[in-house]
Formats: sequence, C-alpha cells, structure tokens
Amino acid sequence: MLDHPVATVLDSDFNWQAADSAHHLHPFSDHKSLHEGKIRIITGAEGVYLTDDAGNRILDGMAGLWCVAVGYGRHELVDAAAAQMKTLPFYNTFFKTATRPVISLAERLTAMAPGDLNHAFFACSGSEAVDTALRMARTFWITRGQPSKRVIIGREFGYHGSTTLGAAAGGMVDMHRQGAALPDFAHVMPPYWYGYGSQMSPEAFGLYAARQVEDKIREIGAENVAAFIGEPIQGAGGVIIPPETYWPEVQRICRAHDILLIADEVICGFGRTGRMFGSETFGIAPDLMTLAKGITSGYIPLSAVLVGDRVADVLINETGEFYHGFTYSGHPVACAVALANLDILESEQLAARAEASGVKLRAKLAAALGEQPIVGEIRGTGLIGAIELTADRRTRRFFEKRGRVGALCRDHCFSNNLVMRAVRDTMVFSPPLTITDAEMDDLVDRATTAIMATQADVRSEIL
Ligand code: PXG
Repeated sequence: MLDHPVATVLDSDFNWQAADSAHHLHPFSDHKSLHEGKIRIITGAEGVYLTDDAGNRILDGMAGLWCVAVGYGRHELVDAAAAQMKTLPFYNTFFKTATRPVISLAERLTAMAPGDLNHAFFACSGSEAVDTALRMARTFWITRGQPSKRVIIGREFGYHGSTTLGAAAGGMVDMHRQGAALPDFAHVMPPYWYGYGSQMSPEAFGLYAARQVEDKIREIGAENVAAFIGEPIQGAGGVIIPPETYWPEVQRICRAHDILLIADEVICGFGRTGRMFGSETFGIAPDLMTLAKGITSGYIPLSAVLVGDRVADVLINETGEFYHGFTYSGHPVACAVALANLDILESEQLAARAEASGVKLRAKLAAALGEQPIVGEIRGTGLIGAIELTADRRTRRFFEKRGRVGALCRDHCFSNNLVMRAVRDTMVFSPPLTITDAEMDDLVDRATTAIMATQADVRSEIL
C-alpha cells in the first residue's frame, strides 16, 4: 500500500528517490546498496547529452545502453511513431495478417544485410531475438532428422540477454548461478588477447581462441552440436575485440563440422563497428543474425532475427508450423520508427562516420592517457571501445580485487557528468554515432579527469 502520494511527472517537490526505492525493482542491481546511495533521475536528452533533475548536463558515452545510434531528440523518429499510431497503433502478424511497416522493414533489413539473410522474424528485445534464433537452430536440426544436434556453444563473458535461454548461452556465471544454467549449453574462451593472449601475437592468439571452438565440438561430438553463437565484438563482456584471424577461422570450423553460426549483432549492428553490421567488419556470413538496440536507436523496443536461406528453406518448406512468436512480433509503430531510423543511418552515412570518428577518438584518448601507468590498452573498432585499467602495464597484470578500480573510475566518471561503464576494470564506451569532434574532446577531457583521479586513488592506496 502507498504511504505517500502518487507521483505525477509535474510534481517537482515529490521525492522521486524515495518512491523509486519503495516500489521499483531495477534490472541487474543489488537493491540494498542501490537504496543506500542516491539514484539519478534522468529527465531529458538532446544529441549526446542527458539532463537530470538536479540540472546536470551529462555526456552519454554509452548511447543509453549501446543503443541510441542517431542521438537523442530526433524528431523524425517521433513523427514516424505518431503518424503510425494515428493510422494503426497495433495489429498482430499471427493469423494470416500483416501491416505495411513490418513488410517494408523485413524487405529493407534483408536487402541491407550481408550474405543470404533473406528473411526476418521480429520480437521486442535482444533477449527474445536470441531465444528465437536458438529455437530456430534447434528446430532446423529436428526438422532435418538430426534431433541430437541440440547443444549451443557460446563464450565466457558472452552476453546474449536475460531470458533463460539467452542467459544460458551467455557466459556470465553469476547469471548461471541464479537459475540460468541449462543442459545442452557449453562455453569456450573469448578471444580476449589483452587478458589471455600472454606472449602470443594477436594473430596467433586469434587462431588459438578459434580452435577452442573446434576442440569443444570434438569433445561434445558434432552430431550433438546445433550452433555456435557469438557477438562479433563482445560488448557487455568488456568490449572484447577479436584479432582479425578469429572470425574467419570460427566460420571455417562451423562449416567443416556442419554447425550453424549465429552472429549476435544486438550491439554491433547498425553502424557501431564502422560498417552496417559487425559481420561485415569481420568478414563472416552467419546463418542467423540477431538485431535489436540500434534498429530503432532505442526510441522504442524492437528486435529482429535475420535468417539465411539454408535455415529459412527448411523452416518454410519442411517444418510445418513453427510454434513461436510474440504478441508484439512486428509491432507496426516500432517498425515505422525503425524505418525512419534507417533513413537517418543511411542518409547521414553513420557507419562510415563511426569508422572515422572512432579513429579520431582513439587518437585523442591515446594522446591524453596513453602514457599513464594505470592505462594498459586503449582499443576500439568504429565507435565501440575500451580502456583497460591495469596494475602493471608492462605485464598487463590485473588488479588483485577485480572490479574495484573499475567501479571507482565509473563513479569518478559519473561525478564528472560522463557516463562510461566499467566491466571488471575495463572502462567501456559506445557514444551515439552522431558525436561531433567537439563532443569527443569533451568526452576525452571528462574521461581523463576521471582516470587521473582513479590513478591518484590507486597510488594513495585508499582502495
Ligand atoms: N545480445 C547482446 C549482444 C546484447 O548486448 C542482448 C542480447 C539482450 O538484449 P535485451 O534487449 O534483451 O537487453 C544484449 C543486451 C550492459 C548491458 O550493461 C548490455 C545489454 C543489456 C543491458 C546492459 O552492458 N546488452
């Protein structure tokens, strides 16, 4: 029962923090410690900047949650949503019906996508897209008369969402411990050269990491493996960028053992890596591709699975009914927003811009921070990147209590009005693809202040 008046958006005197603590359960949060601090109430945004209810202007170095590709405040997307809501706010795509926006979007996405990804299935979140792709992969083998091919191979530090199948495919052990460890899922090492490459060259390590996939397939038996799933660049796992040798070798291995390849492009899709899709950046042609986030720049929930001809032919011509779908599969308003978002991505050539801006941003970061003892590596591809904080840059030694220095740095960023996430002791960034040169300077200034403050803390051993 409420022990305080209910909030309205106009109530400026209302205690939003107290109401949040009392009634709102946040995703991926330790609520006890959340309630001890003060949360920020974000009230508006324009371009790459957020505003909060204390009047701060915050540079969003994460594009929301890796999603606001075209930046905040784009009226084209709002207008597309409003127009579609006025015409037809909802109709489903289940029973021999469709709407024009969903058909247009399916046509457009499949035309843009690499390889033979000629069919699209829609859902609302990245997690649902992953769930769908895994169900399709298993259904493909069942239909083909090979039901034993069930195992999904993912990677440590992989993130494929928070539904149970997605969490099981991902390599986040804390999630597995909370009910998401399922049979018929296996994991291999990530292509994390900085962390695990030891004395190997990046190229040699890329092949080494890819061959872990082959070893795992041999261990389980190819006759039991349905698919390998991986993000072209592992985002939530700490922006793990594979060496160039990795993905072509993984693709070769999947083909050699007749295992489907699923590229989870929920973060990498729509220009983030400097090409429209991460699969293009790394030169692979997956059998299935999952998309979300940048598909609507986060303005409205939408996700998609693009399906290659091999799987689609079986699903369409042999499976019969595929018992899977969501009320909001192909929601017309979300699809209309996605179409307007794609117009901006294409007309402003944001993938190419991400590539060029990424080069500049890394050069600026290197100039400001490259020689600092706490900075082990600055890496990136397009506008997704990371700064490794290290106890010893020469040996690439991790801090003893992993994650504490990263959390400290994230808090310094936050108090400097910069959103940058910490993954263990790796600072990650993925700003809107529209970020300007002046805004990148601002990002680098704020990041430098935060990292220098973190370094001072580490030196004075207040940790
Ligand atoms: N796959 C990938 C590669 C993702 O990054 C999902 C699937 C799941 O998408 P949904 O829309 O169901 O959340 C994601 C999501 C973080 C963070 O803190 C990353 C994600 C989501 C929330 C937080 O880095 N990625």
